Amino acid sequence: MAKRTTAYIGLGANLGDREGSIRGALKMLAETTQTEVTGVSDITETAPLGGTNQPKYLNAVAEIKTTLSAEVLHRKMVDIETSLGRARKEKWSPRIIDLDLLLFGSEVINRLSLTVPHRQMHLRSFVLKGLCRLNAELLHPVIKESMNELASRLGDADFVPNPNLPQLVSLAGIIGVGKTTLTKKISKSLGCKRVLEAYDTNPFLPDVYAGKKELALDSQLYFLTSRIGQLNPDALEQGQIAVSDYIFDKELIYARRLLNAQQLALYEEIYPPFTEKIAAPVLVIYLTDSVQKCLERIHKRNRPYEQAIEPQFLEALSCDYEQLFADWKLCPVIHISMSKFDYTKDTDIDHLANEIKSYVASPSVIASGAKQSKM
Ligand code: A4P
Ligand code: MG
Repeated sequence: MAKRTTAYIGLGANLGDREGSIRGALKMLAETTQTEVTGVSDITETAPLGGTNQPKYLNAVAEIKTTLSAEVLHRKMVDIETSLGRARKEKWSPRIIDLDLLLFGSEVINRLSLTVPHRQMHLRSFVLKGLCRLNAELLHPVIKESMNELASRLGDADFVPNPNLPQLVSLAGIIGVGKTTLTKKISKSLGCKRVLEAYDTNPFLPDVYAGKKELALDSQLYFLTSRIGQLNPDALEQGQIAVSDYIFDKELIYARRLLNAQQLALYEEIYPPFTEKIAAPVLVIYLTDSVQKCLERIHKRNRPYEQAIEPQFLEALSCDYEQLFADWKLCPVIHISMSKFDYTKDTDIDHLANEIKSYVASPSVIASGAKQSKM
């Protein structure tokens, strides 16, 4: 007996009777030989991705069970598009109906005419939400994370990778959580550039930690100029991955915790123009751990000026980071709980390196001419 595979199909329409086309395509899928439609998500209206001068889309996801092969199923999907009046113009142009094969069991197919899983499904909230309605625990066969987890990384936004920008991956999290160690391991595994923050050379930092609050502004300005030197697009290569052990936004978090009111007012005036001069991350890896564990690491690495750090300060920073990422929409965020991640294990490092590759732009994941954007 032929193997029965559960597959998922994304449906989209932004011309004509959009709902009629989606319902028509679902009917034709149900009538397709050796194929049964076993579930359909809600139909939702979405902003056009990749070309803003277009009408809004209606999108949905269908679950099917089929004994057809992926290639034959895909040909049937193209036939359905054609019979509903889809004329193929340039890529990503408005369309009466579009059917994308998102997943075909756990098969991984890499052909010019068919790539499965769909190359950008994990970057589109409207696709992942539809999949979550049908099977939230389903694993992505390449990224090896559930649809639920993948959806939670996007903060309800949709993203299009752009190879014309530096592919900056920034690690974030409180002092002692393990950002620098992980940055070194990951950049080694990926064979890419690493960007490490200049805390060792900051001449003001030990005094600030020792309580000399009058030097806090000098220390912040030192970090600010150093980060701008490291993260300006000229210092990073377009299309190349670089992993940094900090996120630029930590500047404001620390400024607000360490500066007095007058210093902060001055700092907040100086700061904004600099934010335009730095490369935005295409992916954030947000590390969390208990304050207790972070303090243990701080004591173990034994930088003298850090030994007086109070747990309350780490708690406060932890709240600040939580707040920062609660409504973050600039890029996807992979959240790693360090109690479940072991960076001495190659398997954990390789898994994360593999995930990073799925989120950065590479020639195989680019829609030509698409602008990098959150939509
Ligand atoms: N192809 C490769 N893999 C697949 C697959 N898994 N499923 C090939 C379907 N087709 C696949 O497809 C272009 C080529 O991709 C075909 O030769 C096919 O063999 P297409 O349907 O002719 O053209 P397209 O749809 O413009 O390109 P593509 O790459 O399928 O783009 P997407 O991913 O479909 O994105 N905004 C919103 N809000 N909602 C949308 O649904 N869709 C797109 C198109 C852009 N913006 C959108 C939406
Ligand atoms: Mg398509």
